[in-house]
Amino acid sequence: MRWFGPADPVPLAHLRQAGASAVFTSLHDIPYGEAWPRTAVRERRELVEAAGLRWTAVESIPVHEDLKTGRGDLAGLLENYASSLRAVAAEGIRTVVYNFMPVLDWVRTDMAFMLPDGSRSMRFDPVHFAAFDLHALQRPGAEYDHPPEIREQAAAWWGTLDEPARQRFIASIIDVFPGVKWGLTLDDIRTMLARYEGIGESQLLAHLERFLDYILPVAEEVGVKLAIHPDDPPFPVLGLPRIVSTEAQLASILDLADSPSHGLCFCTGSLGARPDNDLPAMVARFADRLHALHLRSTTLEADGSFHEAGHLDGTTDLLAVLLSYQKSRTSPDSVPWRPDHGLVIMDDLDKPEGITPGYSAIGRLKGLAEIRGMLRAMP
Ligand code: DNO
Repeated sequence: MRWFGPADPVPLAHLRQAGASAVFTSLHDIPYGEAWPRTAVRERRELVEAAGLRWTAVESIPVHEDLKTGRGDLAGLLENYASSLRAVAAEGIRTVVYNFMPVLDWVRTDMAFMLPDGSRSMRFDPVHFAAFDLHALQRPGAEYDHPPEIREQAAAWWGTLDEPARQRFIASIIDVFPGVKWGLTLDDIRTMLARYEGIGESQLLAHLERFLDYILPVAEEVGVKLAIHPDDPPFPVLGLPRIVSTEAQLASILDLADSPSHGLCFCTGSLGARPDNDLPAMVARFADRLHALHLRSTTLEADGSFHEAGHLDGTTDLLAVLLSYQKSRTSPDSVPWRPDHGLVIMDDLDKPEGITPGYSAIGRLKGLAEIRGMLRAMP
């Protein structure tokens, strides 16, 4: 299970009671780009172990924006990242998840989407996202990125929101970085977007390659496996380049380096939000290069919207993915996995402020139980 550290409203004891044996966690209090001191990693590891759990994967050591845009003190940032890898390896943690998504870590347009049974989920609606882009952010050139009928619906929907509703909507899009609240404003986002001026997909891929060229030898030396997380959602947003969304892109990324430390975090929820991603086929193709698994399902709707579904429901057939993975894998190494996200259900529905978006207690417990059941029953 993912754990956000001592400030997480779901304590380690509850994760253990839910059936977890290990956690994915990070030192969320350390600013992006700084080196992680080994003592801080050790203290966090001891906290996890004192609760009867293991810390098997770091999620994430975030990649500083300057490394993605290729501006600033790159040498210093690369050395800090390498030093963090050495610190986690010295404490026995062998898997590190990271992502290379420009500006935003993940995007939804509704954090409390009600399903027919009264559960709450998170949804992405292209009309609402266009309203954000065109009317809240007012990004120059945004009009070229949304078809006319979507622009029309976006304007109409934006007109129905009063000012407080607009502010709540904006905050839910721009301030959902894992484990931190930065209080970002639209102007901050505009500044961050401006840094990507002139950076297309090939440039971003070249920046990823530069990062890997420096980091992979260190990872190999200390025995850490890196796992790049896919884009969420897996298509371009806000005019930004996206390089980790499709099967072809995952293959190109793996082709950047032939290293045992270079692999993927196979997130079925993120990848599953694109109808042309055939997940059982992709998991088979990349089986031995998967260093971490995030397991969840998404329901795709006809108009391009999607929402997060129960782990056994939705458009993604998780059992088919797991069976295909099992059949295709040859590596004997164990791979850390976790149920990704969970719906808000039952008692959690009454604590709206106490839930980290996506990381409810009871909904994830249900997902974990379903996945453990599948694994136990698999041949
Ligand atoms: C969302 C998560 C992501 C993920 C990072 C990995 O719930 O899956 O925030 O942790 O993108 O770097």
